[in-house]
Amino acid sequence: MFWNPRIECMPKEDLQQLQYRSLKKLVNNLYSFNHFYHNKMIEQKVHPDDITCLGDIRKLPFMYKQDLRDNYPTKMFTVPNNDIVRYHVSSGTSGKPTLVGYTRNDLDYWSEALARSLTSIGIGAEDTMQVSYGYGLFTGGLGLHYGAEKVGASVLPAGTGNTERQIELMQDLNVTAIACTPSYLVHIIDVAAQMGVDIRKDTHLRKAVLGAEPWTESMRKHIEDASGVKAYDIYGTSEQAGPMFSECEERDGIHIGADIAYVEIIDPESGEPCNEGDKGEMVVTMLKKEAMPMIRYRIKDITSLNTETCACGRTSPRISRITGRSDDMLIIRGINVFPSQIEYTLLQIPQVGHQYMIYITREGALDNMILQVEIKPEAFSDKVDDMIRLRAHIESELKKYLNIAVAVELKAPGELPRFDGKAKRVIDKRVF
Ligand code: DLL
Repeated sequence: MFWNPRIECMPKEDLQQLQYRSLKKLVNNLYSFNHFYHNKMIEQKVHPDDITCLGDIRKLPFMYKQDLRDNYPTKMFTVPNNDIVRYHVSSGTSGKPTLVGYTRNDLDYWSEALARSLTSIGIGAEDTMQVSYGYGLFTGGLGLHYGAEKVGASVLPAGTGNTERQIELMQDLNVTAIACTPSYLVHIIDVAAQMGVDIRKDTHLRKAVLGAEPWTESMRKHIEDASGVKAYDIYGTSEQAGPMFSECEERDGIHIGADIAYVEIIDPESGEPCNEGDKGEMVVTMLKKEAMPMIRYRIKDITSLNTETCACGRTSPRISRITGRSDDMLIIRGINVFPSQIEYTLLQIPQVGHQYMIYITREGALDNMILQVEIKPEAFSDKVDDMIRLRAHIESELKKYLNIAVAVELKAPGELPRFDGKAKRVIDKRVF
């Protein structure tokens, strides 16, 4: 099923023409009317006339999150205040938050992107969708809300928290689809089990639209095995608008609407383009945005690009699951570690639950990594010897896959903190 078949299945050459025309218009406007971009292009010694084909985008300068912080709150906006109809603010990890403004057209494109995504997942007018992303400054709740309304679904704006009530409403309203973070869905499944509710048998929930944080194929399998719900990956960042692009029914990569965004994958060190299929840092140019355009924005997410036409018939390029960020990589005793690798390793161990916390400390010059791991109820035992053996097994698996020594602490089921929104699983206490 397609929401906008003309665009979604447009021949690739035509799509590239469309992208080129949008880019040219964008660059001309920004050079003429925006101080920030004008100065950046002058610094880079590039003029709009130098952009004569899509590949010339590489002549343009990169943009960084720091540019948004330096121009906080509204200096990056390219329209008068009267044209701004919405703001969202992203939870910056340090420094100033990132403020994003939207014109009416920006909001329309955002819901159009989501309508395409939801339709490609098979969610439509016959569905009742529970939106359990945070509403408010975060883009997840309102973004999915308007996208789901656009396809005609009945929307339950549940937000986060009050999980028992969410489960009751899910049953009362015959909810068929949910949008939330993968970690929150795992929590919902746990709480439902405690309430004696089997999601598979006692609800109509069939599809989940999960994103906003890194997750793995093992997590997908865990969710699907535990609940019978089919889980789809959805991606976006507040700088782009919010959640926008998702997998289709094929689940073979996240479709990026080519009329909306132009994606490059680069080597984060050299800034040079990667070969198709190779992992690198994603750089995005938003081709339609009005209030706060983004040219060659370094998102820092690590992924790869596939420009083959998908089995679903869509011609849009696809990115692979985000495996980490070029800036959240942990370096422990000189070894690069991605939290997603740790999660992947843990989920291979049958006795381990899906809740964990990573603590990094420094003693003298040495980094220490402590991993608190919740054990599944059926594997938890008060026989100390069994638990010592299990702990040693987990430590040796981590050593095998990550090549670092990790001190594991076993936790009883339910002991570690749960998260309504984005899980914060890494606490880095080192002073650099
Ligand atoms: O997280 C927007 C969103 C809301 C996406 C709901 C999907 C669903 P930010 O708060 O700006 O926006 O955070 C963006 O979150 O750069 C990634 O590092 C991470 N992220 C988002 N979606 C995924 C995903 C929203 N599907 C940052 N897989 C991004 C992995 C994701 N990481």
